[in-house]
Amino acid sequence: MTQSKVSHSQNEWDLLITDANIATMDNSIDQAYGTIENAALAIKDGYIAWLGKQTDLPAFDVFATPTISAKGQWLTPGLIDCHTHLVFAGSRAEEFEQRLQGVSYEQIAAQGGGIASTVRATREADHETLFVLAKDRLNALYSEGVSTVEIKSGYGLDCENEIKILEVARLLGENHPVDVKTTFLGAHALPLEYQGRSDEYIELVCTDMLEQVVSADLADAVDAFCENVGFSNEQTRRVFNAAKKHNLPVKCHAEQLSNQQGAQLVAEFKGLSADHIEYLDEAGVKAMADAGTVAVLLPGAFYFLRETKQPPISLLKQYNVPIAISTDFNPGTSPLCSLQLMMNMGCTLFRLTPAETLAAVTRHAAMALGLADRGMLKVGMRADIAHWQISHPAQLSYQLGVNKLLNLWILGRLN
Ligand code: DI6
Ligand code: FE
Repeated sequence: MTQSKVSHSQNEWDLLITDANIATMDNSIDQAYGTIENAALAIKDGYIAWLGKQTDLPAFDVFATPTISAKGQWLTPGLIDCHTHLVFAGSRAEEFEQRLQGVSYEQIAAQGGGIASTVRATREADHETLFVLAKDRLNALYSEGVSTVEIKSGYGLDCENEIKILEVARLLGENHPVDVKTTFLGAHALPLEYQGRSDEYIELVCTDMLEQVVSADLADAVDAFCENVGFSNEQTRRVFNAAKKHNLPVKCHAEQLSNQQGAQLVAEFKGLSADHIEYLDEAGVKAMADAGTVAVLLPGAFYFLRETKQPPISLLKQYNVPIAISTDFNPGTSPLCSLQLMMNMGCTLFRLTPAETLAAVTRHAAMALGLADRGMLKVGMRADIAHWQISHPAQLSYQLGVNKLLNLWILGRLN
């Protein structure tokens, strides 16, 4: 009743959003969008203090509460890009040309191109240059409703430069509304100066490099590229053991180009996620399900490499492995800085439904980062909220090139 809403109760909210349709992505409401129509949502101190049917709004101080109308449009959780390599310098456009002429990604890597060429450019760049480059990319994601981004190192491949990349990632987090989580990916590729000495390089990653990263608190997780052009299963295990010593969660670039049992390995360490996974087999899927490891699909890399091997989507669903989707934004295999494009590709390339795809960039992406405070709109969660001019949440996966974002609150703040 209107009368009761005028009373001075304890419901002193910082903001009330009314007249909204909310895709909460809360799977205790339903298995699709967790929809609440004709809803309202209240924010207090950066977190969601109330949400539900507008007709059920409890008493609040109508004079003291800033209120905005969502005008019947949709709210979703802020989107989460859980796997990016956002901090690097240089371009790989020429390599793109070569690949179009038939040279493979592995051949280019073997010639000292590929990741190594980005490493050269990134080593030469200073903090400021890297910051400016990465900020543009972060802005692109942000403009499409992304409120949390994971950023990996991996283009430095020595102590000084891996630290530099992670420092830039931390600086971005401090100077941008988007919440940034960082991952140490020293085991991304073998630097040229260590050719033929990969065990020695892994030793460096596991000792000096990781110790410096940890003592400066520069990483929230540790990743490795377990692949025939990356590091062996045994070497990846050494990296994970080192991470475990420092209580850092692990994740893995696994089964992208071949099956190295990386997913089983990361599951053995109760890792956060196995990412790429085109070549994942049933044993790997089962291990992930048992460990609660999230499957991160990277359709941009699949598309850009013209991969034809599909990740085992039906097995993942059969075993109830949560599926996340991310840009994998990087200069070599996914120079595609749009999470909405990935949502579209999740549907068109991997045949996920738009509801599965939205869960993949919200609830499941949060799980892939080990973040229990976001990814759903629910009382007690962070007020990371995207407001869209759409008539149905499937539209987010459907239409490209027109930005439908109206507002993005991050920790309750509009920027
Ligand atoms: N897998 C990828 O797709 C990227 N890294 C990785 O481990 C590629 C990175 C690059 O080519 O620069
Ligand atoms: Fe990647």
